[in-house]
Amino acid sequence: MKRALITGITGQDGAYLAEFLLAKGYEVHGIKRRASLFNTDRIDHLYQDPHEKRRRFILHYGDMTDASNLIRIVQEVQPDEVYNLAAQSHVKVSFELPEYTANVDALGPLRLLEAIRILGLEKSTRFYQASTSELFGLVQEVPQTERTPFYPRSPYACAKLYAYWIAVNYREAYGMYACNGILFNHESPVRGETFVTRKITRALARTVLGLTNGLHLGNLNALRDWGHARDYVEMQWLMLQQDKPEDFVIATGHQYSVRDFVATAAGELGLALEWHGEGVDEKGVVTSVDAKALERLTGAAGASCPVKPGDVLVQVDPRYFRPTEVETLLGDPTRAHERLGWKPRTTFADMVAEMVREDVNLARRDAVCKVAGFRAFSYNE
Ligand code: NDP
Ligand code: GDR
Repeated sequence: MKRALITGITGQDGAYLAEFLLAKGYEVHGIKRRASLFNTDRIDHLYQDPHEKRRRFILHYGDMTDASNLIRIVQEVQPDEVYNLAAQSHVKVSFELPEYTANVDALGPLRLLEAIRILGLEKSTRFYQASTSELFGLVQEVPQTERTPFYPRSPYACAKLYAYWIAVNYREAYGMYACNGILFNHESPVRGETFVTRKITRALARTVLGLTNGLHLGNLNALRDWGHARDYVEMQWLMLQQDKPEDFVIATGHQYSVRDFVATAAGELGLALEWHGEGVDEKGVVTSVDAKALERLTGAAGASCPVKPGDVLVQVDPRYFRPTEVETLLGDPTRAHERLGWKPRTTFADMVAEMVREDVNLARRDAVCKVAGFRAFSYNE
C-alpha cells in the first residue's frame, strides 16, 4: 500500500486529494494545524477512529513554520509521496502578512524538502509542490505555458516563486523526484469563503433566501482561467506517477471575468443583471427575476423572493482592490494533455451551477432557523 503525506489537508485541495488517494487505496497522512476551533470540516467525512485497527486516514498536528515537527512527521510516516499544499493562500491577505506568507509559502517547502533529504529519503520520496499561475503575474505572453517568464505581483506570488525554484533546485542538485504543478485558479463548493467565486455564490444564495442583501466586490474586470478542484487534484497525483519529474501548467484554456462569474451565478438563480456605471461607481442591477427557476432551486415560492427588478445586487468597494493586481490569466494546458493524457472534465457553467446549488442548500438551512426562530434552550426556563 502506498503512503502519501499531504500538507494543507484541511484546505480545499487537501480534502479533494485525500478523498482521491483513499479511493486509489493509499494510506493517507495529513498535517493539520492546532486551532482553537475545529478546522477539519472539509475532511470530517473521511475521519477514521484512531482506535480502528486498519486505519488509512491519519492526521498529525504540524505547521510549515516548524522544521523539527516536519522532520518528525516525515520520519514517522516514511511517505512514498509528499503533496505540499499548505500555504497562506490568499493573495490580498499576503499584502498584510508578507513575512508570515514568506515563512509558510517559501521557507515551508524548503523545510519539507530538507526533512526528506536529512532523513535520506531523497531517492525514494516523491514531492509535489503546489505552484500557481500567480507566478505569471504581469503576464509576458498569452496564453501562459511552462515556458512563459514569471513576473510575480504580490508577496504571495514572490514566496511561491522561491518555492517553485527550490523544488527545481532539489530535483537538479540531489536527483529528487520533485515537481511543480502550475495550477490556475480552481474552485468548488468547499472553496474558502473569501475567494471571489465562493464569495459570489454564497452571497447570491443568501440574498435570494433573504439572509443578506447583495455583495461588494473589488476588480470586476479581472480575468481568470477557472477550473474545478476535483479535476485538478487528479493531475497532482498523475504528475507523481511519471518516469521522470517535470513541471506542468494545469488550466482549462478558457477565460472569464469576475463580472461574467457574477452573471453566470445570478443566471443560475433566475436573476438577470445589467451593469451600470464605471469603475468604483459600477453596479450590477437586477433586470428580471425568473420565479420558476428560483423556486426549482430554493424550494421557496419564487414569488416570495426578496430580490426585485431594479435592486442593486453588486457594488464595487475599493477596499477589495489590490496594491498590484493580476489583471489577466489564461493557461495553455497542451503539455499536460499530451504527456499525461489529462483533460479537465467540468465546464465553467457546470462548476458555477454546482457551487450555487451547494450554497443554496447551506443558506436554506440558515433560513429555516431564521424563519422558525431558533432559540437556544436555557436551563433556567
Ligand atoms: P486553502 O487556503 O483552501 O488551504 C490551505 C491549507 O494550508 C489549509 O489546510 C491550511 O490550514 C494550511 N496551512 C496554512 N498555513 C499553514 C501553516 N503555517 N502550516 C500548516 N498548514 C498551513 O488552499 P487551496 O486548497 O485552495 O490550495 C492548496 C495549495 O495550492 C496552496 O498552496 C495554494 O497556494 C495553491 N494553489 C491554489 C490554487 C487555487 O486556485 N485553489 C491555484 C494555484 C495554487 P487551515 O485549514 O488550518 O487554515
Ligand atoms: P486569486 O483569487 O487572487 O486569483 O488567487 P481570488 O478569488 O482571491 O481573486 C480573483 C480575482 O478576483 C478579483 N476580485 C476579488 N477577489 C476577492 N478575493 N474578493 C473580492 O471581493 C474581489 N473582487 C474582485 C481579485 O482582485 C482577483 O483579480 C487564487 C488563490 O487560490 C491563490 O492561492 C492561487 O495561487 C491563485 O488563485 C491561482
